[in-house]
Amino acid sequence: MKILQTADNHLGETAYSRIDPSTGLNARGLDFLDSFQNILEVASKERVDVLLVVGDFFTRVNPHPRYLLEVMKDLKKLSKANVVTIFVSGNHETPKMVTTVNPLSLLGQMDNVYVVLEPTSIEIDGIDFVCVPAPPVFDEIKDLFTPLLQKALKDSKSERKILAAHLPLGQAIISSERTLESFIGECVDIKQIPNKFMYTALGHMHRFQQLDQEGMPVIYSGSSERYQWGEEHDDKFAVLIDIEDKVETLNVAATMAGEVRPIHYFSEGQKTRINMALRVAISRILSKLPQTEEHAYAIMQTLFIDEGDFGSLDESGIRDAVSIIRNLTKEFDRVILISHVPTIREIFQGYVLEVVKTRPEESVVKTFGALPE
Ligand SMILES: [Mn+2]
Repeated sequence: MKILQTADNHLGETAYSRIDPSTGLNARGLDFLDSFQNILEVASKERVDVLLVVGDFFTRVNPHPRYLLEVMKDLKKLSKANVVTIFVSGNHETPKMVTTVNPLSLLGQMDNVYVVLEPTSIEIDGIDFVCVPAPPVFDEIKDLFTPLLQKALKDSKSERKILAAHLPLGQAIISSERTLESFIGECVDIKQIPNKFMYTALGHMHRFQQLDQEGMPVIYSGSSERYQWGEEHDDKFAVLIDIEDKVETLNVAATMAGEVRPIHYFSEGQKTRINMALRVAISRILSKLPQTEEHAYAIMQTLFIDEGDFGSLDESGIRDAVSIIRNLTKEFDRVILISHVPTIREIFQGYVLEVVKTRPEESVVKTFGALPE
């Protein structure tokens, strides 16, 4: 999964009263829009799966509708290209009063766009995005962060998690938001973030920086446009993250009459069936691996099954196994079963090859009956 992380885009920000003659909008306001649109270009060029916006996308609760309109047009294109966009609310767009509408909620009406105004987790392709937006009382973030994170984690079931939060970290390099704005509270300590996430995406600090929390990367993308004079010499970035889609562990539970039981409670014949179920499941997963430009997994046309222990099955067990194998021919062009059991040979009459060892390191293949067309 490819993720493009950005934050603090501050759309709707205006300064210096210079008007762009063609649009009638504030010239600096258009700079902020341009910077965000540059990031969208990167998103489509890099074919990202998720655009993650970690707060202060809008600079105020009531941005000029022109910016909303432009952004909605852009997001529609992304949505059609199946890119998921996640907006986590920052302190600038989070209203202080319940009657005020967060401008992000308008964007949340679109397909493939998730807007997070309250702590929650969003699952995208098996990865949980655990999101902690800025609370209305942002100055108390140090004390509020841990309970808000707990709340967001309640909705998370996957082992694979990414944290996305809008907050000032005490360990971060000072940026304009901390020095020039009136953030009078205490900063969150990096130790308040557990290192159980694949990585942590943060917003609020305007300077790009990567910190380390017990081996877990903690990254501020920084703002997309220079927001105040303090950022005059800062370069601006968006962060491209590539998460490998490998599954590291596979938990398998064997059940009988709906109850999970330890494997040694099962008889030999039952173990054979469990074994078979596992092998069929794994072969199905392998045959369905995606073909991408970077990963050219072989197209699997032939499946070999070495039955190994079909001898412990009774005749009805063998017939069940055979019908499963026959079903696999829907997914594979050829299924070759290696067996020592005479019943199997009878069932597959006309489709049997016999391998006879003639000399050391030499065998001869004999066919019985007609081979399949
Ligand atoms: Mn902020």
